[in-house]
Formats: sequence, C-alpha cells, structure tokens
Amino acid sequence: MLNTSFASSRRWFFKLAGAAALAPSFRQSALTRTDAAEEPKPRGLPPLKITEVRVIVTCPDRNYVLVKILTSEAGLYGVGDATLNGRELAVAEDLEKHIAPLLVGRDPEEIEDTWQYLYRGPYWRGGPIQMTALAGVDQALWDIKGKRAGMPVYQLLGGRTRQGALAYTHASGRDFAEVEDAARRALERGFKAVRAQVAIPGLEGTYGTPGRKSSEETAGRVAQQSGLPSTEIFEPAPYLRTVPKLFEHLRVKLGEEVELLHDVHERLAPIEAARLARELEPYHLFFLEDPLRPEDKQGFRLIREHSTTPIAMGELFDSLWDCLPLISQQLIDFIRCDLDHIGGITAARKIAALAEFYQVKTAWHGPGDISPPTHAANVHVDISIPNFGIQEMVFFPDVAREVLPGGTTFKDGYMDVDRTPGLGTDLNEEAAKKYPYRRSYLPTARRKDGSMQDW
Ligand code: KDG
Ligand code: MG
Repeated sequence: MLNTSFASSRRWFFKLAGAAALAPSFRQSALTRTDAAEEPKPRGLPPLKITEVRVIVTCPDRNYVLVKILTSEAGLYGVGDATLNGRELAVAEDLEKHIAPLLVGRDPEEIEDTWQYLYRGPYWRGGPIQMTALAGVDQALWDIKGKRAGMPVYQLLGGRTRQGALAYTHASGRDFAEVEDAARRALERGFKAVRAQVAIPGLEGTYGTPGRKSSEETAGRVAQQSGLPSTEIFEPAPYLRTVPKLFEHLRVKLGEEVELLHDVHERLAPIEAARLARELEPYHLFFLEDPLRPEDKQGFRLIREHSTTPIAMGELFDSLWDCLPLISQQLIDFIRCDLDHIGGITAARKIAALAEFYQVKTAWHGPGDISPPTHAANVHVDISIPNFGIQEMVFFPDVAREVLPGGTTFKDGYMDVDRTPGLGTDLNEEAAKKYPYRRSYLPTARRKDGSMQDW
C-alpha cells in the first residue's frame, strides 16, 4: 500500500535523479525552479481511515445483520447487509470478533485490496458465513466511496446502461386459480414478469407457496419461521406432474405477453430437471430457476441436452468459482448469485463481466430475507452492466423501511435507484433497537418415507 509519506519521498527521488542528469551549471537553477514551480499542492481528497465497525442485528419483520463502517471524516460512514437466513448470529460474530479488528485503521477506499485481504488473508477461504460477512463489508465500502465522490454507486461502476431494471415478483397459491389471481394483481401493479409457484396436491407445504395465507407479498416471507424449523414434504412425481399444468393454465388465462418464471429451488435430480425443462418448453418461460443442487455443476449438461427452456442458477453459490464452469460452458442462461452471499459488488461485477463473454445474463437473487442495502446493490449493478437480465424484487414492510430507509424504487415493472450518493440506503440505529433478533430458521424438507430432501 502506498502511504502519503512514501509517495512524496518517491516524487522527490525522481525530481533529484532527473536534475542530476543535467549539466552542473544548470543543475542548481533547475532544482530551484522545480522546487518553486512544481511542489505539488495537496490534490484530491485527504487520506481516510476506518475508525469503527458496528454490527447491528435487528428483526424488523425478519432478522437482518447490518454492518456500519465509520470513518475518520466526520459524518462519513457506509452501511452494508450481511444477513444469512438462519445463521445470522454466526455472521455477526465473525464480523465482530474476527473482521472488525482487521478493518479499523485501514483505508476504506481500497475496496479491492480489502476484499482480497478478507478473502485470501485468513487462509481459510469462502463458505457462506465468511462470504456474507465479506459482502456486508464490501457493500459498506462502496457506500462510503460513493458518498465521498458525491455519486451513486452505479456511476462508479461505469454509469447507466439502461433506464431501469426489469423486475419480477412472486405469485403463489394453493391452486391454479389462486396463482392466476396473484399474477393478475402483480400485472395490475405494473409487473411484466411473474414467478409462479403452486402448492402440490397431497404434499404438506411446498416451497414458495403461502400455506394458509394467500398473497404475492407474503410469499417472499413464507420462509421465516419462529422457533425451530418446520418440515415440508416433497415428492418429485406429483411435483413434476403439476408444474407443467400450472403453466399451461397461466398461458391460457394470461396470454403470451407476460414473462413467467418458476423456481425449482434445487429440489430435482438432473434427469427430473431435464424432463421438467422439456415439458415446460411450450409455455416459454423466461427462465427455470435453480433446478439442481449447487454442488452438481455437471448435471446441468443433461438439462441442456434435452431442452431449450432457459436455465438460471446461483442463489446458493458462495464462491465466484462456482459460477465459472456453468458460465464458461454455457450451461446456464442467467447467473443469479446473491450479492449478499457471494462477496458483494466487487464479486458481482467480476461475475457479470465473465458472463458477458458467454452471452449469459444476470438475475441477482432479491428475496425478502436479504435487506435493502443488498437490493440497492443489485440495482446499482443491474443498471450499469451491459448483460443485465432481470431482477427479483419484494416490497419491504414499513417496519423494515423504518430501520433501513431509502434504497430502490419500483415503477411500471422496473426497479431503479435515484442519484443519492453511495448505495442510497441508510440505517436508523435507534429504530433497529426496537426490533431485537428472534431466532428463526428456514423450513426443512423430507420425502414421504422420512428421508432428508433438499428444501
Ligand atoms: O433464504 C432462502 C430464500 O432466500 C430463498 O428460499 C428464496 O429461492 C428464493 C428466491 O428465489 O427468492
Ligand atoms: Mg430461488
């Protein structure tokens, strides 16, 4: 790292070395003139240091872990999201006990170097807890850089490439008619793209469906369970029979224009996913999301060999290297990492750049269990890259907005951010105190015979 005293002594060295090459009679006056005319006035912004790292765990409807990084410039701080659903306290502890001491005293402007330091420095690299903690720090540092520059983060990333980010919301129901109603409500609200999930007859609880409640807005939050994890039952056979019929129903009732999406949520085996993708072809999905477990990169080839349904993958990835084979072998069409679990904006812009070479588009994860700074980070990247695809979004309840004001906007089916410097979100620490952490877990899933199933 280049500190200012080293930088200025280096400038002196070059000046003196240059002068020494000149004739002796000239040397003295050259030196004098250089001193008088070229002694640099301080340029740019003064040096900056991280003075404090605060970790705030709060539950304004859902548990969120926030990182607030304060700096040596009065009033200049950044806020990032480091929420990992069901393991919130592990990330908070990592941040507080292991990461904060490494950050205090560092230059917050050196985002890439800090990323490398936190990723490679501990020797033990990666994993969802470390990568979520790193994402929180990364987002806060981009927030600081933007505020300091007086620019929204998308400007620092190269400026706008589009007027807004096409968004999709969730429509779910206990039967096809309920899903259709939810989708119609979404369309009335301006959405052009809708993710559809339906309860599977005969199975207890289905991912992404409302249970007793029925609304596209609660669907994003259905995973939030208090106490111990609930158990859902999954069987591939009825699921595979039901889903194509749901999309047949939706196409007949809603027409061709609306973009339809579906989330498999990593629950199928490769041959099952290949069958589903093929049987969905007539309904022209925008994409079929997360068909396979994150470990099974090879399985995507089987899906590809059998279907032209576009495939999206990535919300469970916590390493840039997870994305590499799927993108470079063109086994997917959309990469949908979570900017809160993959290492923040610094990671996302590299993934997006890699994807650009292979005609893969982005579709960053945007559920209700990650907080507004991540949603804002999503959109700053979305509107500044050439290969944006679509953006998942939820509407946050008022309590969450009270704790984390600002952030993204939604109009006529598109998300956006305004010109507020930084990420454009803030943290109300006093409000956060009113909503203490509540232990909660995601549901788990089992097969009918009692064996474990991916949820
Ligand atoms: O915490 C898990 C949720 O974020 C996940 O279940 C949501 O799959 C999801 C999605 O696509 O939004
Ligand atoms: Mg998903």
